Amino acid sequence: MTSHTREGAVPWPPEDAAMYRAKGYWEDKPLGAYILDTADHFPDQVALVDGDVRMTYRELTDRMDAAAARLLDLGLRKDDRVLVQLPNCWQFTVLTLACFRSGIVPVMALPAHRQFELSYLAELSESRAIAVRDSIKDFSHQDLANHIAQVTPSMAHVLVSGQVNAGNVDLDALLAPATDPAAARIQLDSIAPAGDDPACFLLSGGTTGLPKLITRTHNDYAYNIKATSVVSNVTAKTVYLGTLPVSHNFPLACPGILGVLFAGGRVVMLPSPEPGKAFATIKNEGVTLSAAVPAVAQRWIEYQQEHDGDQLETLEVLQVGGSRLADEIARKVKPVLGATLQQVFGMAEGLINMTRLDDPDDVICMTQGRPVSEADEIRIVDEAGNDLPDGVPGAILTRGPYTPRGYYKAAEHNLRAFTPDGWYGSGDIVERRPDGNLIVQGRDKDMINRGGEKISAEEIESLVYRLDAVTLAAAVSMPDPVLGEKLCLFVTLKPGAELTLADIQESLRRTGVAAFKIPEKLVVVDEIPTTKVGKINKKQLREDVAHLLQASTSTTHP
Ligand code: OOB
Repeated sequence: MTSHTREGAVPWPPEDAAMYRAKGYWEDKPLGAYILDTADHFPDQVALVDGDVRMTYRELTDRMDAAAARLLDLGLRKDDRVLVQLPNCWQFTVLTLACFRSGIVPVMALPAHRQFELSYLAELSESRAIAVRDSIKDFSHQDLANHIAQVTPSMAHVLVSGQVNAGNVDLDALLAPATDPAAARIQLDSIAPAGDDPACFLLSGGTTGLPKLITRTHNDYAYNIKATSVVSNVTAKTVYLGTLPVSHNFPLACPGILGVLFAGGRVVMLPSPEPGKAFATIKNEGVTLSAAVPAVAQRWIEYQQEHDGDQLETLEVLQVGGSRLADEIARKVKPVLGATLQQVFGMAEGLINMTRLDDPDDVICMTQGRPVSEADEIRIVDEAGNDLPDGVPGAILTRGPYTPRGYYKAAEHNLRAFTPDGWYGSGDIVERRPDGNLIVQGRDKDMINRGGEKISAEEIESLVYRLDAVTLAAAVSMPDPVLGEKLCLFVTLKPGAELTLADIQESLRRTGVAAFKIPEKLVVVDEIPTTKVGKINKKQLREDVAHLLQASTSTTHP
């Protein structure tokens, strides 16, 4: 039996926690302390680069402590939550570290989120502050943040980087260098969070309904970072380029920016993976490691084939994950980009699988690797929950020292996503080869994986039902050559009613839904097929839309 704490997090059973400590996976050391230790070893080494901003480890940790003290001065306290929605920039990193240091818990929103997602996350986490950039590409995140603060009773502060409106807190000033670093350090050491305390809230990628929050503790997240750093061979010489949204677990901690900062390496932040900028940055900074989703890897390969430049000479490893990488693209990574491919099959809920850098080519190109920790437990089971032999695809279940035993405040959903003895079912259909490597064969969850961005079908369907014309709605994935999948919506309509794709898109945009979730194809049908038990037959719909797409490409290109 797992017990639920007052805060809604689900702890590991005491006997497992004791074992994780005894084995040294959990060190009861807060994340901020790891960074302070690194700074003691490499005080003058450059830790963080963002455009013209360069910070050494000493400067980074002084700012971390100063910012942590200023967050406390604002009245924020240990276990208070801050909803963080920042692009990839130095402010994200310093603020996140300052939260770790003070025990304030960042809620890792994505830059693409809008009112619909942010108001939900703010309320669920009872956030006391929100941190944003003033505006990005003509969209005022500051106005949105002020609105979120108005509708969220717990919210006391709006922190803004850039042009700050009256009444909001200047985030750049909050993150400024310390006046008295030693005093801040002593104050913070005395209130340092414990290993079991929450370090951050990550967002689940498209579970049923709205996204769930995943409480990652200092102990479990530190171990996630350390274990993945070993497998990706991160050292003080590593130069990491962060181009995926760094609030996501993959570029944040697998090993990501935190793994590199634990090791004394250098983190370079870019707001987008656009190859022109990314390749120039790789050359200028001597980047050795980066992470991409398959669509980005494909773009980098095409760009390199077109330009044939020498910009990638330092790039040793390119990690690719978030959605399934096609074998034929995997095979091009080394010959075209010159970097070793590391496939990553991970999840915000914990378990990370990776191919090893010295694996044979067939493992690197045809599998999604194996767990990063010897303590990760994996089962592949059939529909009745019976274990399956190697080579037979089934649902993956997992448990381990960095896979929490439940979602935050989601008792009912936890009963479905976790077995009574704590195994998490990610909804992926996986085959285990005899050598232990996993191949992701598909999914048994109602989610669309749009190039690594996860969309819950149910979340979109429930919004579409708000439209008067709609009687039945089903969101399914359709194949896309670049992103792998896109969202297609099937609907039936009331007699005489009409509805276009543009109507739906406009309506969802007005609701304030993140742009990546907006349906890209609409199919109006007289009837939606159902299964024998009366559920919508999504498999049939996926086949239907794939046929429709095939037919339309063959008519346009005879
Ligand atoms: C990563 O995390 P999330 O939480 O956004 O999404 C997890 C889901 C998995 O359950 C699986 O359905 C899918 O994303 N996925 C993959 C995959 N990596 C993730 N499906 C096929 N092949 C892969 N390589 O996506 C994530 C977190 C940490 C590291 C890497 C990815």
